Amino acid sequence: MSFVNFSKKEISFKIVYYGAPLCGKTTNLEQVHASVPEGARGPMTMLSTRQDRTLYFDFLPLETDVIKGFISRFQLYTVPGQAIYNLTRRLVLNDVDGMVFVCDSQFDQMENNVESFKNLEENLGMDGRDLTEMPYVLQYNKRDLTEIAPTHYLDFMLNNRETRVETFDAVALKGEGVHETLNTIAKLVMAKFIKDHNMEMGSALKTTQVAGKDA
Ligand SMILES: Nc1nc2c(ncn2[C@@H]2O[C@H](COP(=O)(O)OP(=O)(O)OP(=O)(O)O)[C@@H](O)[C@H]2O)c(=O)[nH]1
Ligand SMILES: [Mg+2]
Repeated sequence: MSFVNFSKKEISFKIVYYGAPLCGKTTNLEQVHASVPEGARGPMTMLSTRQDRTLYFDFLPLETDVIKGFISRFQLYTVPGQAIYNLTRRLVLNDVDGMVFVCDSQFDQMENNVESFKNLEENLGMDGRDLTEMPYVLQYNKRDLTEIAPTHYLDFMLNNRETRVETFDAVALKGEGVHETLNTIAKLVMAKFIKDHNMEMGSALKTTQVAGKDA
């Protein structure tokens, strides 16, 4: 849940990158970390296994001033995709404000994508939450590979809830689509915050880019 510190005029938002094993969650954060100027971000924390698989989470703090008079902090997290770490995923999801569901576009990963999406819904449900009240976007990653599903098929498999969400094609490894994805989810969580708190929308929110532009 967003955390507001009125004396410091700060708001913190938590955004979680979720998805199947090896779909590219950590790669997204690495790309953001590499491209955002040092003053606007903290150090990236990675809790990984020796094989570079996320063991607990990856964490990257960002800072911006887009809600009038308030500093907005974005805490970006990834979850470990491997099935055995579900308890960890549940912990990381705690108090999440918005989600990026990263999809591995390869045909042979479709079952894993669908399973991970179901797992997300189940885990949110255990905390009495669900995707209808949660801003989220879908990122169709690894579009550089050859054996990939067309995006309309990915929409059919993953973007089939009553309200369709925004989707982004990406090649996270090259930084393509990474910023577009983050800027959109950041705007969605801020817009929800402003609506929930009956605040006036700062004009900056309409034009802001939390993480700059894609190359
Ligand atoms: N070809 C290609 N490979 C990618 C892309 N994005 C990520 N990868 C590769 O996919 C592998 C897994 O990426 P990670 O970012 O570690 O995946 P993850 O989702 O964090 O995996 P877990 O932490 O184990 O759940 C790495 O070898 C990346 O280099 C992409 O857009 N294209
Ligand atoms: Mg990872």
